[in-house]
Amino acid sequence: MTATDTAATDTAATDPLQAGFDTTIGHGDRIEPRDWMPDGYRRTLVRQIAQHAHSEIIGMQPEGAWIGRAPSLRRKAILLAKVQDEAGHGLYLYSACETLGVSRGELTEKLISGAQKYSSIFNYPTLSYADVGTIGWLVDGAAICNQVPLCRTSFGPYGRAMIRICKEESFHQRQGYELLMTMMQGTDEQRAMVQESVNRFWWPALMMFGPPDDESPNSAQSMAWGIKRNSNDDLRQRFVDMSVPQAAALGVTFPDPELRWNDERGHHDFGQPDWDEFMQVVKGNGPCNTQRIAHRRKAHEDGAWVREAATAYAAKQASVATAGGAA
Ligand code: FAQ
Repeated sequence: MTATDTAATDTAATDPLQAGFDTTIGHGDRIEPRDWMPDGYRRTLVRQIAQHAHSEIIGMQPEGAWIGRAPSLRRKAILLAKVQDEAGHGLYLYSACETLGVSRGELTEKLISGAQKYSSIFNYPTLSYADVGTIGWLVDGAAICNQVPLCRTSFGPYGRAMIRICKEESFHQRQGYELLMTMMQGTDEQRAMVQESVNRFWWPALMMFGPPDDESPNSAQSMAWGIKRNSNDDLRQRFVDMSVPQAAALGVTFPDPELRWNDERGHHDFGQPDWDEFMQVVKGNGPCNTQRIAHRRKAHEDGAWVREAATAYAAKQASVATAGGAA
């Protein structure tokens, strides 16, 4: 037993609330909003769920930019529905976060002031319509790999939100793959567009899983608390193994000369993304960080009158109800 283990056991022995929490986590049961939880657990959940919610909301922008330029009515309807789904995911996640005692307003302020993060992937531009398909296939594909285990996360509202989100993400991934498959059956120019798009998104998709395990400061504690169920590197490996046969069926390649099947490991070996680039993007210096936040800030400011009207309406309804009750 390590010194830390002994300290944890001592705390648990003297603190029945901590002991109850540890037992729930130890049994793989769920913590609910009214249960006692350590401050660090609450802070970690707010950080991760907020980052996740912000990602869904900012993630509407790269694809949203193509709604007005979709090549057919069918593609436009599909894309519109997908982008609306992302808005819904953001709202489920903000609601889950609110059960931890922070308001959606506070979270939005933290996003637009840069105090909270969102996924690095959404700081890359969408340069062609093929990017809509590639985002569906690879970005939603990576999101599914990361998020299916989160359906079993230890905090109830987060896990329940993830179940519905994952069902919709699976549909998103298939629509992306179907779009790329259609383009691959088209002209040489369309096939080249798909390959060029895949070349740009492959490495940023691998970065979505976070830094390598030995450079991930939050993983050990988050896994001990059952918030994360798998390590960043394990999920990245799962994604590579899943994507390689899909790429072969599609007829595209990934831009990684080190990518090959390793019989001994029973997995694909692959190269490392450029982690310096990842850190730059996370720090706000990616190709589209400034544009994404400016767009979000403007949408928030433009929506101020809607929030004011809704608040005034709620106050009026409440006063009518009070007056009615008094009469
Ligand atoms: N981007 O110690 P770790 C989607 C930060 S949703 C930016 O490993 P952790 C749907 C991390 O916050 C995509 N920052 O951290 C969609 C931490 O900084 P902090 C979003 C990143 O939390 C599809 C620091 O690096 N999904 O795509 C990233 O244990 C298509 C050290 O990292 C989720 O949020 C990154 N990629 O593990 C929408 C899933 N990676 O906060 C539209 C839930 C790491 O200490 C279109 N989140 N960082 O200052 C998670 O599973 C985890 O939070 C990880 C990071 C795995 C992302």
